[in-house]
Amino acid sequence: MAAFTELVFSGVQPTGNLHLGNYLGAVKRFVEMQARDAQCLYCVVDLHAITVWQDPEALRGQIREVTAAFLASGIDPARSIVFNQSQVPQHAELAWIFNCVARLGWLNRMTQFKEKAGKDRENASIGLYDYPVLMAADILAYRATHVPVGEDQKQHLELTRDIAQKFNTDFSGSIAAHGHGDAFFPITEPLIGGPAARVMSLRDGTKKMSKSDPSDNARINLTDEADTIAQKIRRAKTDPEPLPSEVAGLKDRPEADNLVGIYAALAGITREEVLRDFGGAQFSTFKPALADLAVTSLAPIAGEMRRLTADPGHIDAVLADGAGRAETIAAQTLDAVKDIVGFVRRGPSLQAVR
Ligand code: AQP
Repeated sequence: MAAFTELVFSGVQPTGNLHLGNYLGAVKRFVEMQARDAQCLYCVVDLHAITVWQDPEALRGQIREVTAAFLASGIDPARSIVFNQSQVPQHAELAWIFNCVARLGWLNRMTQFKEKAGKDRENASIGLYDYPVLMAADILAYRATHVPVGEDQKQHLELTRDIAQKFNTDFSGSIAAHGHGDAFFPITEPLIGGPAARVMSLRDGTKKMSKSDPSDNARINLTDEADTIAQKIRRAKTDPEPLPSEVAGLKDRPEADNLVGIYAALAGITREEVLRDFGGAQFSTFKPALADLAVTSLAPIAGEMRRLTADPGHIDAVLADGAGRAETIAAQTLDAVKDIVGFVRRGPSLQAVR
């Protein structure tokens, strides 16, 4: 592997309905990260997906669809490592070791589990509860230094940092004895930001745009046709006031703030710049401009996704190649972790045979 100064890891769940929030908050930024001096790993996190029930046949299609979305958005599988999580066993293996490092109290504070489990907590899977520990393993199996994610993942990334810190402290003597200095895992930097760190529902500006929203009109799916995109934007909830000329004027106007943020992220400009052009305009002017921009930006991605998903063999080959390259890195981490923890393991020659 070439020597890069940064290692970037991020993942997307193959749980269907990939939407504009996933694209602007995550995938578009994955593409931008490729310009940095970084080895990037982008993972379709299928082990995370099954923390809630997935139909097996649909899941296979969804894994290929997220992969197609990565490629169609501009992730280059020769430059970046693109793979699905279940093909690299080290994720689950490291998650077990981290289960023995993380504390119950830390997981009890995770708000996403509370939201997703809802009132029927006793019936939620153990995997859903343990999700953040697996996410820490995903990131730290590659000792990733940077993780681009949407704002909803902030708390999980803090947990990843806590796990890395505790592992480094608990095993400090062994880490030094094995020649890794005073810390084995990096304290990963979350990359959260930009105008679309949290894209909100088109029907309710106080709720996150989400795959599981029962209303399809609440989100723009990456697979939506141009007409559907334009119609959803035309029907998006707004207030009766014109757009303000200053960002401060978007305070307490969640729907207006959301649409301006989406415009800014799609155009690659700031909210201030959007308001410089549209301050004082009515939504009857702004919405068609936003719809045009969204269609111009998203329609080519949807077209390319259709082309790619028509050839599952090609997608599976990309994933297999990526999994092989990812496993080479993750296996080195796991060998070192096993030595640090005190396990007896097979020697390097046997390890290579797998
Ligand atoms: N609304 C959003 N705005 C910005 N970023 C978002 N992300 C998700 N929703 C938004 C980011 O997309 C990446 C992949 O997300 P995921 O596959 O882990 O799914 P999720 O966060 O569970 O997505 P949803 O839509 O919110 O699903 P449900 O409805 O199941 O809860 C992550 O980087 C995430 O931050």
